[in-house]
Amino acid sequence: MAEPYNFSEIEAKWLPRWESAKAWAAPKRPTRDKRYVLEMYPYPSGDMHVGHVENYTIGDAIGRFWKMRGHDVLHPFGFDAFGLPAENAAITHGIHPKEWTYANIAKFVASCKRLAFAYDWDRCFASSDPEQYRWNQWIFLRLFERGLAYRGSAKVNWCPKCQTVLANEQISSGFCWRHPDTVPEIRDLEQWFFKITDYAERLLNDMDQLEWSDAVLTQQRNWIGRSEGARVTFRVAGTDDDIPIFTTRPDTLYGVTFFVFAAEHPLAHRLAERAGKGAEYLAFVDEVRRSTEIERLATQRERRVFDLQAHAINPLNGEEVPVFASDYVLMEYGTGAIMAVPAHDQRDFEFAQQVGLPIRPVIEPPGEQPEAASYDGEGVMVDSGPFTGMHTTEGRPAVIRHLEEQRIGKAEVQYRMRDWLISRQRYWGTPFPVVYCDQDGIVALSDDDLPVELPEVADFRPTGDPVSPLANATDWVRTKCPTCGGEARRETDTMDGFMDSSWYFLRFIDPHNDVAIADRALLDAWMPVDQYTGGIDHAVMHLIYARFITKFLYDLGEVGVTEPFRRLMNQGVITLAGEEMSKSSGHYVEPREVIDRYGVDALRVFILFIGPPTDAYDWPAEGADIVVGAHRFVERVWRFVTGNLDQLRGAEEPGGSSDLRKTIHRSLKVITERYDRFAFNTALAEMMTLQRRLSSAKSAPADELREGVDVLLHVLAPIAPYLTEELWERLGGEGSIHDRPWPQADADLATVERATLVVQVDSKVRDRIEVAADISSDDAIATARASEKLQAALGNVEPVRVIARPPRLVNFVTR
Ligand code: ANZ
Ligand code: ZN
Repeated sequence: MAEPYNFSEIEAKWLPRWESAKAWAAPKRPTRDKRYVLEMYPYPSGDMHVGHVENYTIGDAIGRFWKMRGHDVLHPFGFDAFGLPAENAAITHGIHPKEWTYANIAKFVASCKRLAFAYDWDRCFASSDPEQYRWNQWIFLRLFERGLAYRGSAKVNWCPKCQTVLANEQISSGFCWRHPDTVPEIRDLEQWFFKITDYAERLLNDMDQLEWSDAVLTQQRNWIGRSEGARVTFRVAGTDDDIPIFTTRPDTLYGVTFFVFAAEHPLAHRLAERAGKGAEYLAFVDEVRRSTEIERLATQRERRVFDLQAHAINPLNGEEVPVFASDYVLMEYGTGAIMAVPAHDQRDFEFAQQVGLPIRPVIEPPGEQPEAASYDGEGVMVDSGPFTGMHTTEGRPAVIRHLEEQRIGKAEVQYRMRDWLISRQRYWGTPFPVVYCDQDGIVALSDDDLPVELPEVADFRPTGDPVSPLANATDWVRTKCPTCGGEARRETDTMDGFMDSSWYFLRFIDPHNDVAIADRALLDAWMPVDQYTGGIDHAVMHLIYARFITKFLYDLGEVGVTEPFRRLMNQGVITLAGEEMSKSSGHYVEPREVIDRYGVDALRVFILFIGPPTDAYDWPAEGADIVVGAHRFVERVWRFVTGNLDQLRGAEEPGGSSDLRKTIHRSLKVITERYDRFAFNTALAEMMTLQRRLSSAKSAPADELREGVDVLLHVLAPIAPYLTEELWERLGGEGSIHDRPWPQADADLATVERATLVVQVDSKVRDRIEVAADISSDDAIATARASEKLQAALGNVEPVRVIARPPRLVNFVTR
């Protein structure tokens, strides 16, 4: 008699056993072929929603599968506990960020455990633990010693709602990433930067080692934004002022008809003053500064123009062209000034039309050219002095050689990427290990002073000024200068939370080490991360910073790899009734709701069954009930095993090559291949087929049924850990099923015999298709329907009847 499936009892039984056995602990050092599996660690800004469950279930199934496949698996978990989201939420809820954060972490851990995520809990940490953020400070000191951490004045983006400076990456389409209705203000501030631009070339070149999606690699490439071209020096007529420009098209130098400065360029201001228009100019700059970078670079809009009443001399032909300032030239890119070639650059073209300036083509396009546009492709150079008649692809290097010979320019590579702005005017972050001394200026603390602990302050809310709330902790701020022993002040800004996530994956390897981020030998044994899973929204910020810090630590000799994440998977986003799930708006499905009703295993099966892990999924409005189908599958497995328990327990190793055994081994082979590709949805579909076959083969010998059940339980174990563990125990299996090796398909049994399927319409043969000899009726019909010859024969006629005799015949009857 099958027993009722009481999943809550089973969960309550195994959870504490696994916990006390530390069932998921990784060895300190791998002895077998290692696999490091990691999901991007979460902000503990509330309890888990099903989006998290998806991310972690994918990683969990991968880790468990690899373990059964004979690998030593490291699968750790932790919390990205510092940073804006946690602090903003804490402020809304009126409790201290620390209290709030750690309470959430406790809830989150409990949920993970209940969901049976096989993490090595001894390695769990939060980035806000002083023994963790100490290593942020340590890395900072190393960067500082090498001139790679520096203080610079910068125009920064200040979000009045976050009340802090944002990194360029934290602005999306001109708005704050956390406040999509707020345009950040531009302020001039002294800030800490990391010189990530020094690593631009390596960040670009090493991308060919990565098995990442093209979408992410393209975003990274665009973010780094490498451009090859030349630096060319123009002179302002009648002055000694030499102004370099950066151009990607030195082959268009003969087509320059005007010259444009970024509004903020200091020389532009001087020229305006020279023309007696200094005050007017300042008003112009003010107006420009209020627009965003996106607006400034857009085509098809009116540009703000200021005529500087000066001329610039083209060094190649000595021609004088008028000089303007405009908003479409950015101060932060290139040199903040451009030579304008309206015939071959669309923004210059629109500017020339707006202001009424000449347009002089110097490249002949190979085909017809539309009237109202510039031509920015390659072609034959015309009206270009000695370069006339050359193709641009050879003309470009020829012009550069000439510029270099004449010492009026040189080849140059520009990057769009800027240095990483690391300071934040917030409380809940890592303090900087530096002090300011009137005598000695910026003084770095020594490694012995670490960690510089975040002081407890009563009022941690932002001050509204670009000053961190840490400034209120006056006793903490006042300190001694390590150099002269005199009075000094601590830095009151804290570090960007992206610092924490740029090396945390190293720390999991040796999380309690107090002399290094991690022991070098252990790092060598476990790195790189073999499979990293997380949202596509981290395509640039986190993934660029982590690559940068890894390279820096490699240069220090701290790690032996230059790239941290070998393979990356971006899981699909789960929405709810068409909208993004969000905890703050209450629009989300809580896993607890689902698992209380249907059990953990049903939820895990469901999550992996809905589609390939990289596909988006819209959770329907009916909420938890959608899981009922997955629940039924799990329950059928339960009933089949408990209902035939006596028979199955007494079974022995089967022999022979019955149809059932062939089916079992073929299924196993197919399922294994699908697991290898992380195609959990189709692997599950095959498991469902196997389950049905077993259920309908009741009269088969017990030995064969037992073989099928064993296969089914093993391949289902990474996805439904409670069910399989309980049934394995009831079957009298040895030890935990999760410690067992993955079953091996018998090669002979798994070979699929082939047959020729004849496809007919009204008994006339239309096609012949090779199929598996054991093809099902449904599959045979589906295969036949996919035949182009059949479709041509059928036309628009719908058959009235289909006769299937798999594997030999499918006949579509139309009359
Ligand atoms: C003349 C020219 C002629 C250009 C032509 C292009 C086509 P990427 O590819 O993104 O690196 N540029 C340079 N500095 C700029 C700045 N600070 N603000 C706005 N635009 C700037 O772009 C390089 C090109 O963008 C440069 O090459 C320059 O225009 C413009 F037929 O110079 B070009
Ligand atoms: Zn001093």
